[in-house]
Amino acid sequence: MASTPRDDAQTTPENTTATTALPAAQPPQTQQVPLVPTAAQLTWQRDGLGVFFHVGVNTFAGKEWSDGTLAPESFDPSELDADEWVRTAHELGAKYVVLTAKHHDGFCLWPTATTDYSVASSPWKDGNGDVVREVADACTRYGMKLGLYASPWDRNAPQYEDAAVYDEFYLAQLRELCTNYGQLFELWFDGAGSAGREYDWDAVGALAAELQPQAMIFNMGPATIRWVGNEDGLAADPVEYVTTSTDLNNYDEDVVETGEPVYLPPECDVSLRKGWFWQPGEEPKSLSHLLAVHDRSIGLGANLLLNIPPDRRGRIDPADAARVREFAEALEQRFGCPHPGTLTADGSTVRIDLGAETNFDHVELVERLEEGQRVTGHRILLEDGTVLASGATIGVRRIHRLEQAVRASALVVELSGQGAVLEAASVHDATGAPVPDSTIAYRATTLRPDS
Ligand code: FUL
Repeated sequence: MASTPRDDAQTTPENTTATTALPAAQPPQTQQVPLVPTAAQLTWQRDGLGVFFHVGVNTFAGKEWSDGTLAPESFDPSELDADEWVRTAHELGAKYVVLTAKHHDGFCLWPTATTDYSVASSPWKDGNGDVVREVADACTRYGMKLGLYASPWDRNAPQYEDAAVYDEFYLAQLRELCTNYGQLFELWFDGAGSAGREYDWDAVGALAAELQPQAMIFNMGPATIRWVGNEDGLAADPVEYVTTSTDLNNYDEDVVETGEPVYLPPECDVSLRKGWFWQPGEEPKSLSHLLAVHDRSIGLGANLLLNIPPDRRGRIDPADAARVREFAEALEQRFGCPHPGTLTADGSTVRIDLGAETNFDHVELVERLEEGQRVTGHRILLEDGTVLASGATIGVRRIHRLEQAVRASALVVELSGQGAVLEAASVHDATGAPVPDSTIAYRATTLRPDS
């Protein structure tokens, strides 16, 4: 399944600077020169943490996927509180949320004009409710950015079998979502169920460019960000931002080929619980597991999108809320008091002056990305040459948890990679804080929920 990179991903003014500033005698930019991010991509990468909300008719049926035949009347949350959802994300330190406006079953959480299969046909608020509106309004209150998941695969729409007719229907849905809910930060296009299906991505890209030019496009069509390739929330070093292909979904081997190298930073999605939708009897993941996911996503320079699914009341399950609070507290204990260093570069070696003898057990590095991702390897040493940590990429942030705490007034970072520049470095003292589970045996299922 081919995908065309979004035109503005490589041609915005900040991108063209690198090419147009070159002397005329230089050959045109080739793929040897790292591709550079747009300002919007960099903002999204720096924001780092998002929260996913999966809610819909599945919530009330105990299903992960449904086939479009569940009655719209089954959507009946007794005390839906979008303010609580967004507040939970805010208290975790998330900068954006993504709501399943339409999952594969086709049920729309907003009163769309395109189909009756929506909240308008449900008893919730006598059919006068709009979940997307409530989440958007809560986002405004908390300064949270809003993303919307709109599944291309639609198991309710009768026109799905007729590609041209369905494309028009889907575009009309996207137009509603892109018009009526303010600025969107992310449009989430899930590849599940769509292997082998071609949608009119050119038209989707044109619509997004017209109505929501800042929004990141997840993984399909005119993508500007990509899926990390698993639903465990785990990236692996190296985390490369330039790629030529991305995995399409969790359930088969399909990939999206971009044709040319594209700057597509990854997002790691994972559910707090086993499933994406709230199911009775499921438990939130342990704190040590969540901390490990944090370190293997955010800590490796990827984004993390943590799913916190509202329950049948339309509230955050108390067990989930408690675990998220613990997670927030543990992150605060680990990273809440960063001690920044002053950087002096000598070629590819950077001295980090901490100003005074300092105890620390984590080192955080930030690479300069405006000219593209350049670091391919790095080592962190004490001034006596003792190696504290090493790795491949740094990217937007790289967090090393040291094997043991050290006390020092300076560090040295050695970089490899042509043109690599370290932009910032800090250390953290997490003494006494909960520790991540470095083993993480859990893996999300790759079996289709309807298999
Ligand atoms: C998958 C979907 O099939 C799941 O239901 C969920 O929405 C997850 C985020 O993406 O591909």
